Amino acid sequence: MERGSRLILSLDPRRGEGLDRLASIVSGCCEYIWGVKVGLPFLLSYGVEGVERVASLCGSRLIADLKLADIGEVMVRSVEHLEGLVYGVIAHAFVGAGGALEYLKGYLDSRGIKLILVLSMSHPGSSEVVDGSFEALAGVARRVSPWGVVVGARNTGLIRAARAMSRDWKILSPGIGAQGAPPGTALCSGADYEIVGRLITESGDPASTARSLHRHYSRLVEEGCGTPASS
Ligand code: BMP
Repeated sequence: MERGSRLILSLDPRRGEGLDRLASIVSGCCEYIWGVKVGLPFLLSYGVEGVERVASLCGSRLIADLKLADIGEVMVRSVEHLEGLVYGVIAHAFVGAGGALEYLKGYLDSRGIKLILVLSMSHPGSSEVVDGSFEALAGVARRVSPWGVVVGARNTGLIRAARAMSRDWKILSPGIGAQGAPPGTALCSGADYEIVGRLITESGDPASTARSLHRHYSRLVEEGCGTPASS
């Protein structure tokens, strides 16, 4: 994995898709990506063994996109399955701190796993409920002090707002490519990483697409987009 990269590769297989193809995509993209994100389609397809396999590829920084939204104890029991395998875990901010995210954060801190909170999503429906509560969700994040937050690339105003609220949060932004936002949109609005899935995995040549994106991001960073790279 490339420490200075701003690209997080998202793996969301269709039902029946083999793990070998995804593993070979990750191997081919190693030098262009900062990390890999896996979620429910991946876990339901390949289980924890699949996570182990991807985690073993080129020193993967793996983010488990569980979008946790439960009481603290149950969120912890979910993440326990992935202990020792993942760099970070994504949870929803809307469940709040008390009895939920504070408890999860305590557990994650004790295991050296990063917490990432969803503040805004990339699809149009995010404006129906979630985005109207942005200030409240950011308040939960301030209380819990996550390593990172998710803000969709569709709403660059909210990316800027999140960046203005904290220089400390890593901002991870999906919605690039298949969902319509041009690569670089989020980075140049203050995000640290762009999460990209189908644009890479469903391209004819995933490694070459990832390389082009990585080069594009490097150029944008040289021109002043994004925040300084860090771990
Ligand atoms: P793609 O680049 O193929 O659209 O994939 C985007 C990835 O980011 C998916 O894994 C999706 O679950 C995730 N995601 C998103 O698209 N929007 C959000 O607001 C939050 C996400 O985690």
